Amino acid sequence: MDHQKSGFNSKLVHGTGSKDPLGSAVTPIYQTSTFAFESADHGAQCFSGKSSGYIYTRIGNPTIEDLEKTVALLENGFGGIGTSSGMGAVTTVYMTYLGAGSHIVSHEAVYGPSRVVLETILKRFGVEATFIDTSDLDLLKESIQANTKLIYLETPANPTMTIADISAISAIAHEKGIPVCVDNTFCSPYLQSPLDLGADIVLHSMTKFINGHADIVGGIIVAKREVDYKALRSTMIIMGCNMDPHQAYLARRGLKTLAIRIDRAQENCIKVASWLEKHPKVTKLKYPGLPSHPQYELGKKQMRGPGAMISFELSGGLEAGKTLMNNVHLALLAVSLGGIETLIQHPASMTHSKMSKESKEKAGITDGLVRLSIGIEEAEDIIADLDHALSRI
Ligand code: LCS
Repeated sequence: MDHQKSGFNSKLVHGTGSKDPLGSAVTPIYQTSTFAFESADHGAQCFSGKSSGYIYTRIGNPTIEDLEKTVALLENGFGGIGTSSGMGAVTTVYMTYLGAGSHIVSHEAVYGPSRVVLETILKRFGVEATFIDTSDLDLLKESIQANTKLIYLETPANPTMTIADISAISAIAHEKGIPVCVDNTFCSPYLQSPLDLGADIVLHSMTKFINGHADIVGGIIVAKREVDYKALRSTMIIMGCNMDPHQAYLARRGLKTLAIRIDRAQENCIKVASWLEKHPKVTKLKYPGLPSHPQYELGKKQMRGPGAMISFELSGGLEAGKTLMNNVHLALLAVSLGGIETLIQHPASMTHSKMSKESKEKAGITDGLVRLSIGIEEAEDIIADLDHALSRI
């Protein structure tokens, strides 16, 4: 059977269809740091690339490879590169395409550390970054410089839920020969296919929807072309951002139920967002599944569903937000997202706290903004929990 052609859920369950030599139904955990060669010549051939044998787990490992190949299949890419965390994936991409004297254009509201690493560590190494509202395509064109080496998008963006037009931006970037990377964490491969829309590289924090069970931290990069795949893998290996086999095993297990988890969480999210939007204490709710989202039509065009993340503001600002967060009982007051449990958090003081006050203001990460990651519990229970907590304001 050609697994390239099977449906999404079949790909989730069976991956590339590779069989374990001992018949194990799941890919076992090869918990080993190193692999013995058959001979000195075989070892040399593995290093020179003439033989495809495993060498050392930082370089490659069968458990990690099964996950990498499956996610690459789901993203329609050439190959996947597992990383220690989502930030391991982000920094591997930056370190591959950027260097002293180069420039990156990024969205102004991306996951806090994805921005802060450019403004601090990479700045020290001579990398220049421009953060813009990527929904303004004229501004994007104006922001591209002769030394721009990468356009970095996160869509929908964390936490503002702003949507970037992947096809339009890729077309602009490619006219200038600039690669485009999309952080697809909020959608997962189930809801959005950035490589099919024109991007060159896609990455995920697998800590979120791909694993889905709040029990590992991990990341992955998928490149559309072999040349990018090889460059990215080489950076990951040298920088040591590799996954651990046990972490890869759990991510592969979580991935099997990605579609049924997201279907369920999204169904809940539509109910919660519709209810919240009508609540008298809620202002400025942003959810791609509701026509009130400023880029509702774009979302419908490039995403196969609106997902399970909501951001909103309360009329009472920060104090009201704190009261809400301190009074939920079902939802966990915790960062992270994309798991089976509903989570609530405050981006300005938590996930995006390292961003400067000015950057946060410009990006729309106000003190009153609250972010919800909707889980797979009963929608009625999530609503009742929020209703009770909102009544305390
Ligand atoms: N990209 C996005 C869009 C993210 O939301 C995160 C983490 C990362 C990359 C980094 O992934 P990690 O290294 O944590 O696996 N986002 C988090 C959040 O919103 N709350 O806690 C972590």
